[in-house]
Amino acid sequence: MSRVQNKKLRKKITTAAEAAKLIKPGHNVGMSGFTGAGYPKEIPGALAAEIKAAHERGEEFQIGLLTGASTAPELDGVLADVDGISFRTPYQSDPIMRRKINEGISEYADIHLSHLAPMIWAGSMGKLNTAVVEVTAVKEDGLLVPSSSVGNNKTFLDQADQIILEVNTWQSAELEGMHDIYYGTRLPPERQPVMLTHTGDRIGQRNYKIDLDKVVAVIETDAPDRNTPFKPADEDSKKMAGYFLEFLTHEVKQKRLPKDLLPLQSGVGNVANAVLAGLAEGPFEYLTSYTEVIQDGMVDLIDSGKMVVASATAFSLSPEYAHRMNEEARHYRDKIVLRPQEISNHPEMIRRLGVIACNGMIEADIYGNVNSTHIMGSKMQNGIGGSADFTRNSFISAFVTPSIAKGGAISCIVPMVSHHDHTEHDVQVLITEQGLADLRGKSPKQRAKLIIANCAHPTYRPMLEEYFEHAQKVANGLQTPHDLRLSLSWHQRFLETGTMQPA
Ligand code: 0RQ
Repeated sequence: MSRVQNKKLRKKITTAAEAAKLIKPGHNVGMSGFTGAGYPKEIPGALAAEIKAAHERGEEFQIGLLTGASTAPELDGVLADVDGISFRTPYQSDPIMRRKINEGISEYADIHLSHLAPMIWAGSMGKLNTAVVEVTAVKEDGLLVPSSSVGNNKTFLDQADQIILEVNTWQSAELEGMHDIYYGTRLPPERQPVMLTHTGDRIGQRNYKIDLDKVVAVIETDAPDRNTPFKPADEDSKKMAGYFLEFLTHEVKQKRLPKDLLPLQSGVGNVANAVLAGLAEGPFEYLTSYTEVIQDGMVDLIDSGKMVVASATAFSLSPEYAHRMNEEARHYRDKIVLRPQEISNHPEMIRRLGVIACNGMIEADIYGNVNSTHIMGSKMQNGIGGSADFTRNSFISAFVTPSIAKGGAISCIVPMVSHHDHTEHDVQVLITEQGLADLRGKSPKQRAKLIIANCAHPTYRPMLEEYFEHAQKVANGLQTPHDLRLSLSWHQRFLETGTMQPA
């Protein structure tokens, strides 16, 4: 039986090639998708073909692309590859998309994930011409069942002039009931408190409601989400996870954290998964998670009974776990809530719930400023994502990175970061495979001593000590001592010689 049960929308079923023709040069297009989950599988490829053909005829054709966060090669990759994206926001991690941004072909606005939806409502992002959104099903009454990510879909469906739906039968029909789509958010001065006081609270509705007259095409597909398998945690990741868990245990002993901790947020990747694996073996019970994405490790914690509920905006599961979610969505939908990203990443809830945040970084400086986004100051890696939504508002904010990169040619602890994403005022804990620095309540100079001693790699530790001593002699003040001529010289040396180490 077709998953498109509404009669009016059934008449709109067409091919991706026909539907893609409805997207015009210069359109701002809001597409579903968040960390490889719930992105449209058919339209982006068909649109890329249209764009390529237009370019071959010598015509200009690019779109502005807005999503929830990163997507997959079938979306970012195919459109970037044909130089089809003039403007991209709010987050990406696709190698081709990244290259086009760094080559200057695509403009990129790196926006906090909780900020984009309100900016669209306010009109600050310009007109949204088209929404292309994957859903699990269209019900008889026209309500839409969300799929494996929510992201900014509610906003795109509300705000776009025309809507193209992809109805994906690969997604389990039993996902219905897992989502909590909150329609109560307003712009100031009409804004009201969001009455979500526990991680698992449901304050919205199960489905998207849309103006059916705006739907111009419906595509049917059964293509799977493209998620990559997680690599097993390496030794360094396990060490960093171990330091973090030791720190949390200490905080519980000191009665600064409750025995069941506080809701956890973790960035994606190796270390985050190692932390989750560590929690599975650790003493903590009745854990909760208020985060962006549900990863494999969280599903394990739920299965073992250690985690009672997890709130996020999307899945980020390996193929094996995505398969399991599809088979057993009915079982998981009481323990997992997927929300719009302006709620999953809402500063109000993160602050109220007292989230413990732990994210990856590119580099930190001796005073505790963190760069999450730029390689050597100028080159975009992925984007800030939700890391600042959580870091600034969390109860405890931690960052992790190996102490060196590129086989030791780069120190991830530097005199001054080459780009600031998270300031010394927001960063409370730094962790590398060397150790952990608890920066809470410390002055910049006290922080510098801790970071150099606990987090820097032994190869770079003496160089950092030397810089810190020297800066205190030459700086114009002793609050945050710098030698401005030398503060970025390590990065400059790397760009000129291929290593931060002196000749
Ligand atoms: O380079 O790709 O050429 O091999 O940077 O580094 O070690 O693979 O790092 O995958 O853990 O990502 C900050 C990017 C870390 C990520 C970041 C080089 C290194 C490698 C990548 P190669 P790794 P990870 C919730 C929270 C922002 C968004 C966020 C991120 C490449 O965590 O995007 O937190 N965070 N969201 O060799 C120069 C250094 C370097 C360096 C590493 N100091 N200088 N290059 N590299 N350190 C999730 C969401 O928002 C969805």
